[in-house]
Amino acid sequence: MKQRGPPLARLTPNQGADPMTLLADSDEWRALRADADALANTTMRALFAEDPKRFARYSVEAAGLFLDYSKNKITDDVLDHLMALAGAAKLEAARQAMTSGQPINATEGRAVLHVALRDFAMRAYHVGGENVSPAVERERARMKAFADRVHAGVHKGFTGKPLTTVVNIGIGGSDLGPLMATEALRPYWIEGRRAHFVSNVDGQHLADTLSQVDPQTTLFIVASKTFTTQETMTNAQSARAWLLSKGAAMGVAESDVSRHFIALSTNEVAVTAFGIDAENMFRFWDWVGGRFSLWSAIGLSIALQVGFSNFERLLRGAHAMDEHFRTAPIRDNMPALMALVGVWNRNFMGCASHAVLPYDQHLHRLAAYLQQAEMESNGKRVTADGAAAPAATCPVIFGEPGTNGQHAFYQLLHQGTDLISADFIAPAFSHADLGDHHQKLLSNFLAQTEALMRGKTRAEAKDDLIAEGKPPQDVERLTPHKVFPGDRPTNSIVMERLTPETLGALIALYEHKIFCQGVLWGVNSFDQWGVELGKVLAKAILPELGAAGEDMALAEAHDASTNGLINRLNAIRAGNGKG
Ligand code: G6Q
Repeated sequence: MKQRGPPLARLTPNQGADPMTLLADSDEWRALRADADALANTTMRALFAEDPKRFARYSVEAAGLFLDYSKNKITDDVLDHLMALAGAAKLEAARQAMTSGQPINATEGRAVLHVALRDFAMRAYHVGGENVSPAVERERARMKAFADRVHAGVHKGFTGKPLTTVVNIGIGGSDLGPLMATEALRPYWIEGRRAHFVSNVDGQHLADTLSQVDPQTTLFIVASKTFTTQETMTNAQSARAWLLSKGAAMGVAESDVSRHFIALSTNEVAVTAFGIDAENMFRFWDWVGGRFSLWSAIGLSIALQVGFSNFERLLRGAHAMDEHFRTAPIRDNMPALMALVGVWNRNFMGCASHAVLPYDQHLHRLAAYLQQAEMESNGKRVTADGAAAPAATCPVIFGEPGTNGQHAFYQLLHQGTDLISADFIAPAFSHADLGDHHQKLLSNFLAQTEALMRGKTRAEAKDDLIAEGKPPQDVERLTPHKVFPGDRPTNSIVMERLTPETLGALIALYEHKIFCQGVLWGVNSFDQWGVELGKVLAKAILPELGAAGEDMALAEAHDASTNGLINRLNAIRAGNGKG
């Protein structure tokens, strides 16, 4: 039952990479639309039944990861047409443009070179004619030297004790990556060390964290590319004040701040103005996007918690995926295939949401990390040249570790009215050697994608109810509730074990997938103008909010809802302490 879209021979290759034409009016796009129509009445079950080699044909291995994408509703024709789409979008040229340091982040005039941060081959990467690799290596060596001094207890706190605790203060890209990776590498934690991550400007986040740490042994890492971010600067100032007040009785001096505070930033002027010694500033560059920065100095909290050699293993794992991405033909290229299958699901199967479902507890922040990586990168409604995007772009990303998600939202994945695609991720071995936990975990991992693909027909549901001995009227009544439509598209990613290397490869896989999808959708994946408006309005509203107990003039400058809410909150806060 081979499904045929228009034969490729009839396709005229799209001359330019203009996404307007490519996505709306190209032969490649039309061919895929025809494929989707032709497959409308075919089930994945049938596709598996007719092709015993489907798994072997639709799977790929790279950098310690194995991707099975056979449980998507694809055929050879679909893949051929996706390859034609990649060709028309000039994906290979775009890949080359990124790694050659061209300013592909055009709205900010920046190169995008996170791959240079993990290239131990010391290949030259040029930005504005300058090879950045020596500076990358220099900064990495400084990070290593600092981590070694902290681990050896040479870099001490103000009472002479070693600094065994880290509080990373950062938000967005300066938080989510290091937090996710530190959690993922829990089996590699250095005994006796602890890392905390404070991001929210909600004072409860900092207060809750500070209540668990000792000023004598805590190193604060202020992680901010710009060193102007409101949340981070507010938290850093409050942490500094806490160190000085909490440490007062123990003899802390203003000059001790420099032992306890270091900065990860691109902004030396602001760092030194804060009172952090330039010696204790670890640099990165404007060609490292925030959400792609865990490989840079921003990863120092990871290195301090797992040791520099494990941090380096993380980078090497990512580099292995980079090499695969850079050199493998698109047809065998794991990130490109994931991107193309993702476009197929988003634009032709109608999946507006995509779930990330790791069957590994240590990956419990992966979905949060990818929410930013994917949605901030490709959640765009205009193409790179400013025209309205002619096709849907990034789906909503969400997820939780399996099996927890199974007992929560999987109901909707199986039987909801929306079709949702998903990535299932699992290591063959767990770091916890506990009875048969891991076989049980894996059996769930496997069963879910099987169930999502196969579903259960009306006849099967009915037979099951009859076999259970239900009376005929109950069989009729219950059957519709027991039907699973199936045909829910999933990828399965497996690896031997979650190690620094496989984690690095996994993150790089998603980074390159995101890049490819940006190229296919024609958006700039590397800016994030959508976060600006709210920031500006918050600045305007701040002076309109009173302190607790303060009476404020009525707000009038906004819409009725915003005015009303400001006034209501001010009224409640003014009543505070006044009974
Ligand atoms: C990431 C974004 C954003 C950024 C934060 C923190 O790609 O640009 O999440 O990382 O706003 O910015 P700073 O590191 O400058 O504080």
